Amino acid sequence: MTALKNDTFLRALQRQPTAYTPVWLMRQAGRYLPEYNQTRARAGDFLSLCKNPDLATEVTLQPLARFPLDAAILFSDILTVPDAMGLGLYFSQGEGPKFERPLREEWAIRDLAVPDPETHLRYVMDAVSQIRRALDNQVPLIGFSGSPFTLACYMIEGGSSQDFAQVKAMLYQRPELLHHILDVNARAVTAYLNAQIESGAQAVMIFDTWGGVLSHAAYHEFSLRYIERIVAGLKREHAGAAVPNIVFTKGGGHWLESIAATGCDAVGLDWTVDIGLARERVGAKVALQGNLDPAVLFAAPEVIRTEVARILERFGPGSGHVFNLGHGIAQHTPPDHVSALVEAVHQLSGKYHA
Ligand code: 1CP
Repeated sequence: MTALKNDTFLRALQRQPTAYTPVWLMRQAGRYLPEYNQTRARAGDFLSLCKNPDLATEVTLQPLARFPLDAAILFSDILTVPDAMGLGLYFSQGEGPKFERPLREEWAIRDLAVPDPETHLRYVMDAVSQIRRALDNQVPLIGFSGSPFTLACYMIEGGSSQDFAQVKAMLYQRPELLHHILDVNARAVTAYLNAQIESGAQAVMIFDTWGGVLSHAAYHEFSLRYIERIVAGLKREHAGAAVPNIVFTKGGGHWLESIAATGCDAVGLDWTVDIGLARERVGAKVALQGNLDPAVLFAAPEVIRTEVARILERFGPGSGHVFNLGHGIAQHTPPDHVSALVEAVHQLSGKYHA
């Protein structure tokens, strides 16, 4: 195995010295790129794109061909796991993800089983190994999964939701049922992420997009507890290299100390937190990833540069920061503005790394 040409991202996650602050962007491959829309049209629809390793490899590499990003992220979706559990994922035009068989009956919940990633999610493992070959060690590849709670939100609601009424009703009325789903999900996610690592993912990230809708007590009991179990079960090394992990709870700013205490290597921050204060709270324990408001990318390049400078300045000198957005890139983001962002991070961050 030849060495990575750019290991800045992996070093920053482990708080080792780097020459500059690495940057990648959540949803860096997606609908804001015209070439993505073309490949998706060739695939037919989004799910067929995810299930075709050749095309998934193609779209993973698209943002890297345009911008000097410091990491690639597997092109897939968090909802492939419940799909592999038999819930029947589909995407209806303009309406986002939906499940044909959401978890509505107790027997269906009791029947839920952990899918074998090597068979039921073979197409993801094939995409991971194919992307690694195509990357040729230029930058590391990030694998990912949803958190048990975030997956449960979609599995119970049957799709996106404004208020998570059904999940919350179950949480308060039938907590043992929700715990059962979360237990299966946690075992599924652990096996899935470890399989991605064995297929070649060099870091992994857990997306807890909806943990932030919970109360303080419910967050710890129903989301973080299961994330902690996953972190404890993750492989930390593969092929002689460390495999760092990142935990991101959107809206999790109040809980940074608890998140850092899960044993993860890095904590993702949304844009509501001051990264300097976050570093004071947990920076001795974990690296931080974030946290530019994705809406900044609608402003002019000079404004983007100012906002990038502000975050770099607030984090301050030393390693342990991976620059990113506080959530995914919005669909109508101008690609030129993404160039301005990546350039600003690389140009302005050198002075913080003596
Ligand atoms: O129409 C299209 O082409 C589909 C749009 C799209 C894309 C580009 C979806 C549907 N998923 C993705 C890719 C995706 N999803 C990636 C790819 C890697 C990258 O470039 O970052 C990743 C990491 C995800 C993860 C994901 N999917 C999350 C967690 C992160 C987040 O954004 O909060 C969630 C919640 C999903 C569910 C999902 N899949 C797709 C959509 C539109 C959604 C969100 C639905 C909702 O708002 O509830």
